[in-house]
Amino acid sequence: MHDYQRRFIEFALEHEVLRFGEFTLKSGRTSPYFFNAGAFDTGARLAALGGFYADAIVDGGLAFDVLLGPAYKGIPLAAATAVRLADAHDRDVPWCFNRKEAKDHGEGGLFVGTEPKGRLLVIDDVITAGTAIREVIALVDGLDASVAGVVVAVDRRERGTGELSAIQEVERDFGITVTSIVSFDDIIEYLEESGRFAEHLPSVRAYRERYGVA
Ligand code: OMP
Repeated sequence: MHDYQRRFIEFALEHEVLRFGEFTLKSGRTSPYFFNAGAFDTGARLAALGGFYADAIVDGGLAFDVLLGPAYKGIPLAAATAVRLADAHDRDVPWCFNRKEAKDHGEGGLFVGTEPKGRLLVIDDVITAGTAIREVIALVDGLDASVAGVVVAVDRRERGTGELSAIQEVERDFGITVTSIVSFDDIIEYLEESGRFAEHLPSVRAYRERYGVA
């Protein structure tokens, strides 16, 4: 685990963005933890979050032309990431986001910001079963653009329809790279090495056993 990944987990725990307990997921699974990116709910927290995405992009050496934040949750994430890439890494990259419903007046259209062209890097919160990310890939179908990669805060490393993780399936099906700031394995490693939230380790390990990829 990199230092920025450990700092990210501590930051998420500090602001209760990462919580342990019992949560029902979009997929219907009952999870012993939940990551709620919306709880980075002040300017300073959002700026810091954008900084972690920027670190993951730079660390991964990701090549792209435009950042895309899918509505709704991806919008502030992509905005904060673009700001931090400019501020902290001297990279002034174009960014855009989509509307949920196309606008038929004014400037019109489905996208706001720069025109989505070339290699798009999607900034999103979490991938569990991969439903949300498949919707984004369908969204750019027919444009002069393709999704080159995705960056998420947490890769939950859960099985999709088969033995691969949902992210591995997306990578296989669309030939794209998915990068995460941290994965479920990093979170477990953090719990093990820090001794924090030790009471949740058994349920967390059992969940990985049941739904995780090998
Ligand atoms: P999939 O579409 O199944 O990949 O689920 C991704 C979405 O689930 C995210 O965009 C979130 O809205 C939500 N989610 C979280 O935000 N945090 C979690 O820890 C787990 C989920 C989830 O429901 O799986």
